[in-house]
Amino acid sequence: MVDLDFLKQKANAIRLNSIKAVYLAGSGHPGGALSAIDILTVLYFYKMNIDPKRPDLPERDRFVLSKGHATPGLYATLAERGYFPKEELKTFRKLGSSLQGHPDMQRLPGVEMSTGSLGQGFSASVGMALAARLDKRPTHIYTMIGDGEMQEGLVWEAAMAAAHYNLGNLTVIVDWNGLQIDGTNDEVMRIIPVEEKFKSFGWQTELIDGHDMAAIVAALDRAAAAENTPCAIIAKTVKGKGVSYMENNYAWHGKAPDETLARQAVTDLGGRWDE
Ligand SMILES: Cc1ncc(C[n+]2csc(CCOP(=O)(O)OP(=O)(O)O)c2C)c(N)n1
Ligand SMILES: [Mg+2]
Repeated sequence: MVDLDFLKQKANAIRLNSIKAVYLAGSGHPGGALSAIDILTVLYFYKMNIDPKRPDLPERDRFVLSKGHATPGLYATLAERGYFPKEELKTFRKLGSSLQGHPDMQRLPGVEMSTGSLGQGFSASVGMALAARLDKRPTHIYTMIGDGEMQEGLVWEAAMAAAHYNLGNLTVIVDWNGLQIDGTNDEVMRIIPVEEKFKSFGWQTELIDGHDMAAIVAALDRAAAAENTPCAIIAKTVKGKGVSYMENNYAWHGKAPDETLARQAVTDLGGRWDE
């Protein structure tokens, strides 16, 4: 029995720590972190076969944050899961910190791929899934891409290769928040129809509400059960989810709130400023 309340509490704690980290850094990407956090929570607290104390176990599952700018969400999730002390979140984006603006697999245990150049994490995930098969490891690779990221040609080369090689051990989650760096997908470069595109490339697909924990759990379970077909979970999300003034506002793609707004965010999330 999945404890959905536990997952919701974790997601909320992760949202609070993400916002605090961005505020303290004075920079970062809160919008696309907040849209992704419910999915990250289900992956790290329910779905993935991982052990934070043994981050290099060969048979572990892997998560690749292809939309690498969403580090506030990834780092707060890794800290919550016990990969490193939460105190370290205060060093986010500081010189010399392991918690750089984009994830660095050389510096931080738990980061499976260095990402940030959109499209590349997904392609690397295809290679990781092929490698797991060659090695006969039970590893499942999960990768998250942004909807704006879908405009990268590399995404479709990866999608084609994954289907060609029947990569049942690969799941991509599209964080479909409708917004990218400076506008809507429709304004910048239309990506619809999203689900049909993946289907036509030979993928198993499903469309879910990316903030409905039960739906995320069910979709990930079905994706992991697929044997010879890669799965795309198209998750409808809200950029800035949980923070009133950030929701559905692309202005919060890549900037930090000042103290007044950071306090407002903490209040919106039902947290305490001094915790
Ligand atoms: C190859 C590449 N081009 C441009 C950028 C700059 N950039 C960073 S985030 C972003 C927008 C991404 O939008 P989306 O994938 O929708 O992310 P989300 O809404 O989830 O934050 C852009 C253009 C980049 N990181 N890599
Ligand atoms: Mg987006």
